[in-house]
Amino acid sequence: MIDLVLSSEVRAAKDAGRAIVALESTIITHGMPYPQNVEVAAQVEQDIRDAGATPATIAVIDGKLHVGLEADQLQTLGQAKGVAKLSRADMAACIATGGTGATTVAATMIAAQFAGVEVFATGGIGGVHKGAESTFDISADLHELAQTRVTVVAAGAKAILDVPKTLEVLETLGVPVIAYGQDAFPAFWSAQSPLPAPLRMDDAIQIAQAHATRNALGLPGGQLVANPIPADDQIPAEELTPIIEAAQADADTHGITGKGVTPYLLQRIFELTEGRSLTANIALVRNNARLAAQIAQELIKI
Ligand code: PSU
Ligand code: MN
Repeated sequence: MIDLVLSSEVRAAKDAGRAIVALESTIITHGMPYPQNVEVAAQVEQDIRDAGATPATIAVIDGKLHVGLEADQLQTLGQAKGVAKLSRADMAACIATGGTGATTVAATMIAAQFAGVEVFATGGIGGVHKGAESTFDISADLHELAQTRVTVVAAGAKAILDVPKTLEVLETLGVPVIAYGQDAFPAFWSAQSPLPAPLRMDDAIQIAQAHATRNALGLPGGQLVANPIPADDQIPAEELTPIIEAAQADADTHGITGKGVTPYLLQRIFELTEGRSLTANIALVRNNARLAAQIAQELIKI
């Protein structure tokens, strides 16, 4: 009933029992402009190969669930206009109606678990938006982390979100939030933030063991690994704060709501930083891909 299509390299990795790392596609279609989106996606895949694992970029194309994209499919998706942004609520509908859509963190986790992939690398997760007390805008990514058994490596949560509230919701939902190699929860464009992370681990082995232990306990849900951006690639928080406020004000002025909010804010911040937000974004995604590849390989050994 579900047309699951594995790329040739994912198929080979599965057959050989090698480590696989899932990658999302919303970052390609809604998170970065063409042609950098395709270049970055290919680069991140290569980073995973160089680190000893196999990349599996996930998307729905013409009603088929793809786990791993061939190079030409990545090109087509990266240039396509009007691609749906799929989350838990609409991925099945897209598959059932033969549609095409890019997967968010939530939808990528669902697809990864379905295909037997346990580790996933991305840039930032969705979370609790500023003003959520009146808009109720809380990403489905948080609930997904509470119910789907995939370890997600991200660079923390963007300051477009209400980060303290995001951490509170993750705690309520019982999602382990693990800072990698430091005490503070990283703030996406900055390695440090004033907020302590609930958990800290200093190597991929511990993270893999914690993942396996949760499974052994029969706990549903995954883990959020918050991997700080490399120091050289940071953008100081004081520089970004006014830009984020301006982007948020523009979103409010234009009445942007629902699924449109995150892509709109990312695009505005890209424009207002004259592309610097993208440069940092690329560095941190690549850094997350390398850590995810290590975790996936440790998991295979367990
Ligand atoms: N945050 C980022 N970059 C992104 C996204 C979030 O820093 O590209 C994307 C991811 O695909 C994430 C989605 O799953 O946005 C969250 O969207 P929403 O807030 O509508 O749930
Ligand atoms: Mn939302």
